[in-house]
Amino acid sequence: MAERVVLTYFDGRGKMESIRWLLTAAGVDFDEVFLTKREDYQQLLDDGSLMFQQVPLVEIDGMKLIQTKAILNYIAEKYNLHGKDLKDRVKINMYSEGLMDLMEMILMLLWTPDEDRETKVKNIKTKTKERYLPVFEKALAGTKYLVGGRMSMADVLLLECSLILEEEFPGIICESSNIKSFQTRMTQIPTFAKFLQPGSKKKPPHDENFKKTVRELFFITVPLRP
Ligand code: P9H
Repeated sequence: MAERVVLTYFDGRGKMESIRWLLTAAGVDFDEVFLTKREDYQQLLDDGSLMFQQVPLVEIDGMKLIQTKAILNYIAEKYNLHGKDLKDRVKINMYSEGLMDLMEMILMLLWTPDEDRETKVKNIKTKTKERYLPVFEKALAGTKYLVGGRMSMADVLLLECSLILEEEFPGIICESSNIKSFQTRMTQIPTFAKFLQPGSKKKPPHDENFKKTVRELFFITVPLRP
């Protein structure tokens, strides 16, 4: 029997959440190890598990994989979510990279000082509306999936991203009817519907506790507000 997939990260979304989504799409269940204190991280450094001293870490097929994108590509490739040929794959990667850029911008808001937040949010919203949403709205015209008429990593990331956008900026996708109906369709697929139910391995939005844990682990010196 194949060994179980093990994810090592914080008990929060961060850079691991897209991996959780993609494994869900692939129908692969996984175990999770949550880092809660500096010693947990130190242990991983000491045993040589982390090539660049960073998490996410994913143990799969007897390997210890790091680097989020490399991990996503491996899962996509293995579970047939990376298109039928090279040309599909490059398109999937283009869409996926765009979505990861957008999600990364939103993720990094977490570490943005309060005084810079408004400007950053404005910039992200403008880019979402003028740069990103039009691409996906157009790509989904008359088709269920972004590339090659079948589900790929790009669709999974678009679903994740569309839900994050609605959570962060309510109403932002309501005028993008193709994206909206894509989201409705995708969330009705049983594996995703289940993942979206309480009690699944999907993580809630980041909170102060998550920030505190990450800070303590990496000694990140973001000034703490009184
Ligand atoms: N290229 C946590 C929450 C939100 C956003 C980022 C970090 C990068 C990949 C230790 N890992 C704060 O910045 C923590 C990466 C992976 C790699 C790490 C160090 C990060 C975070 C933890 N930092 O995509 O996999 O940056 O291990 O010494 O660099 S996650």
